[in-house]
Amino acid sequence: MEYQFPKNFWWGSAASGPQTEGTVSGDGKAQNIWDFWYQEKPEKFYQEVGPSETSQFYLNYQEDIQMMKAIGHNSFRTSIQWSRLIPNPETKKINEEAVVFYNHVIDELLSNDIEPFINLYHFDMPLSLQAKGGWLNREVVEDYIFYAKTCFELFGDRVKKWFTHNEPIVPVEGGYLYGWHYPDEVNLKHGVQVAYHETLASAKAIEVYHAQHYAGEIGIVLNLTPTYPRDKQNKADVEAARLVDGLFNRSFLDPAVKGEFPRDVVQWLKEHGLMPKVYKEDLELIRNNTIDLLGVNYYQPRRVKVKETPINHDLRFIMPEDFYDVYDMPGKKMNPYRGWEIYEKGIYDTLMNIKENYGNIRCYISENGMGVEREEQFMNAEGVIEDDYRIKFVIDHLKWVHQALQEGSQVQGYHMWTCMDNWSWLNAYKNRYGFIAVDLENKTKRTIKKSGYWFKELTEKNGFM
Ligand code: BGP
Repeated sequence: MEYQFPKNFWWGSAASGPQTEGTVSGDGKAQNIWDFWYQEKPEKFYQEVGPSETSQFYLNYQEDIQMMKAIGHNSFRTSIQWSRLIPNPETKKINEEAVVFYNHVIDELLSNDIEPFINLYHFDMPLSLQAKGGWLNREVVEDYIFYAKTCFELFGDRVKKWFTHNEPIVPVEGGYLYGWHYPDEVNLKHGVQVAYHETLASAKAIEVYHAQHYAGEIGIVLNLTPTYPRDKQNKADVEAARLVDGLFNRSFLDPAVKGEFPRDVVQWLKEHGLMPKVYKEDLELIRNNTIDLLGVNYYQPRRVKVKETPINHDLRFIMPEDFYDVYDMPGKKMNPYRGWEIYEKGIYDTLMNIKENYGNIRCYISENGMGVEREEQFMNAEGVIEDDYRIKFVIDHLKWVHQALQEGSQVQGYHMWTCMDNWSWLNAYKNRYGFIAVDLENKTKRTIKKSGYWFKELTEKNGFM
């Protein structure tokens, strides 16, 4: 086998509670920011399809887990919805229906030899906590710690892999810069405070987890975007790329792995009056509570050049893009549906960066995938979607993961986004990512795509030719 992977490599997929579970009358779930936003502004959502229109994992989890097993999963990541488990953060009362549900999911996964990887925060701030500012309010860090502690106590006997956040930069970009998440503000200073509180919350959750000596490990899932300057010989381009890497990657990666914020980013925040409110004891806590395992979501790189046009808007609403320009590299390969660049070597560059600059911490690819619109167009006469483009996408990335392994990376697994086509934030069902198609009319009907059958073969052989 030309591309053989190590024994015990984690093969599976990732999803999240808010994108898959759905709500059922009487389930006790309270509203989160997505339920609320859809109620307020349905026109913001693709074809006005909201967060209750998911693939109904809440009702179908048994069948779905059977299908995961059928296509070769030995691991699966999802998240526990905060607003389901603790519908009223004021009284801290636990929703017993949610406990039953998550217990069933975990037990069902384990009895099918699928390792549960459980994430805590996947963009789903409970509405009552958003009402007091969400991540902007330091008190919410304590609310989060109660939620994290509750999860560890309830499920920590069986769940051995925990993650504190999925892509903590996204609520900052989405909620405080670009309008893809509620509260839809443009305020980088608020965004920086939110980022700081997310990092603090993560370190505190790690502290709580380690203090109880659970027989497992805890980490964070970051979307890392390798950042390339237009011209490596041009100092100004290189400088712009360094800043972008600092803002979007290192500001979370450094505290998570090294226990400290990158100095150049802190300096830049100071120069621009963007420093968050920081307590000295927090820095000590962040230093002492770093991750055991890193989840790496990789979709696309960032290509950057020095800012060529002057800033021409009110500086109170400063944006990262005021300090660099996107470099539109001629001839780059694109996923035309999602509008994201496809650059397979970026996954290798990211893993080698972790090896060389982050102590070669153990990591796994926690998301990678290709969103395609209207996949029915690729359906054959037997009703199977022939998604050869997805198979090629995965193979091309796995070749680079394999290369990183050859060169000493401690990457321990690969999770596709996602198993079943699922609902996605403002895009709803526009982009389909799954190994398994979900009938959008009848949400309980699933059909394995060609890539699902291929994945089974890959996992059986633990590699490919
Ligand atoms: C990641 C998120 C996922 C998922 C995925 C695909 O950033 O962790 O929640 O949504 O991207 O993105 P999209 O559905 O927007 O195409």
